Amino acid sequence: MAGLSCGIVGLPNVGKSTLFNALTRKMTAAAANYPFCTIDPNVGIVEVDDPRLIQLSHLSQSKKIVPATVTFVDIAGLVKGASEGEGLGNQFLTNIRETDAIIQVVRCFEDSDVIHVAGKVDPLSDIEVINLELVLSDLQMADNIAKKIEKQLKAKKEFIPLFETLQKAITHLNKNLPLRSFEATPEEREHLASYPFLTSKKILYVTNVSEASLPTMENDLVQAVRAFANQEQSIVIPICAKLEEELSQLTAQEASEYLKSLGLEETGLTRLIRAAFSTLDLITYITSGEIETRAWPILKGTSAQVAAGKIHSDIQKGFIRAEVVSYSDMITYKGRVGAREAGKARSEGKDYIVQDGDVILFYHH
Ligand SMILES: Nc1nc2c(ncn2[C@@H]2O[C@H](COP(=O)(O)OP(=O)(O)OP(=O)(O)O)[C@@H](O)[C@H]2O)c(=O)[nH]1
Ligand SMILES: [Mg+2]
Repeated sequence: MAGLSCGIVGLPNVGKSTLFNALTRKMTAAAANYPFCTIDPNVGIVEVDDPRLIQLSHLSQSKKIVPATVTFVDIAGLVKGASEGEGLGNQFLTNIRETDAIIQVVRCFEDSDVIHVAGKVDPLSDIEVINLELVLSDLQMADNIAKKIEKQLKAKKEFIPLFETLQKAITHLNKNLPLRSFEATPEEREHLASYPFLTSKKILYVTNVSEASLPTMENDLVQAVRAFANQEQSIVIPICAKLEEELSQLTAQEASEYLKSLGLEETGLTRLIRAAFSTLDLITYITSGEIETRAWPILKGTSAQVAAGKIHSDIQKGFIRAEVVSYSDMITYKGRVGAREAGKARSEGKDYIVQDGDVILFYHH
């Protein structure tokens, strides 16, 4: 995994493509004031700003910096009944089945010029519509898989537990509940993990607010979404897509001054990426040498040996040890050599749990 990927969902005309363009700093996705503007999915890759990489690249005199990336996939808007073919249907959801997390854009701006497909701005009912369509799409997929497996059950008894798990998942989805809230045993969890269910993914709600709600980006609608999201332990990130769009057209220096003038410190992109990393329990370890300084996102709790496999399976297989220096020690002692002399370079074995900001040199056969 060079990075993580997020699929963007929501009702039509809520600002998904506007946000996508701003995040990817390209005006590649058509964004316009009419529902179903987007038909084909837009895919964009964003490099994650990490000031630590710049500092380390100076110390190591690296030729290049390779940051972590986030891939955003912007798809068509969903409407009520999409699973039965309303609007553009729900076929395009297959484009985001392989992503790590779902970003649901929820309209929290009043603007009588921008058409709302339901006729009024009502984020909670919008969320209900979208979440239901995601559930129904998973239900269709689970039904299809279960049918295929059922046919093989006579010949292959070992499929029985999997089949039973799918039946339980189907019962859960039939209650209009996402698989996130399905209390699975470890075995059941493993069964379900082999299929790309949308509702098992973590969800981030991006509340799209108007310029009038700056700088706090709070309003009654955002608070209503937050109350809802809290119940399911999801994160809410208020963003003004219009502002992000403007910021994306500026140089970094100009953008930072503009943000300050509005009383803001960070772009929505920075906040969104941080939230995605924390929701997905991701941390970053770093390799730094003359060739490159590079960020490697991994799951929190990953061992040194498994982390090495992110770079190359050979390093994982032939793992001998990892020499670990924390980022702050790298800075204090001006690099790995200085850290070694100060006794701050730790030799760690395969079971060492990698920490965020560890700067690692792997030794392998
Ligand atoms: N006032 C205001 N308008 C916005 C904001 N965000 C998006 N819009 C407008 O809303 C309209 C729809 O935006 P899009 O980004 O195309 O919406 P979408 O969700 O991608 O729509 P579909 O592709 O049709 O599903 C455009 O006219 C945008 O300019 C916002 O924060 N404030
Ligand atoms: Mg769009």
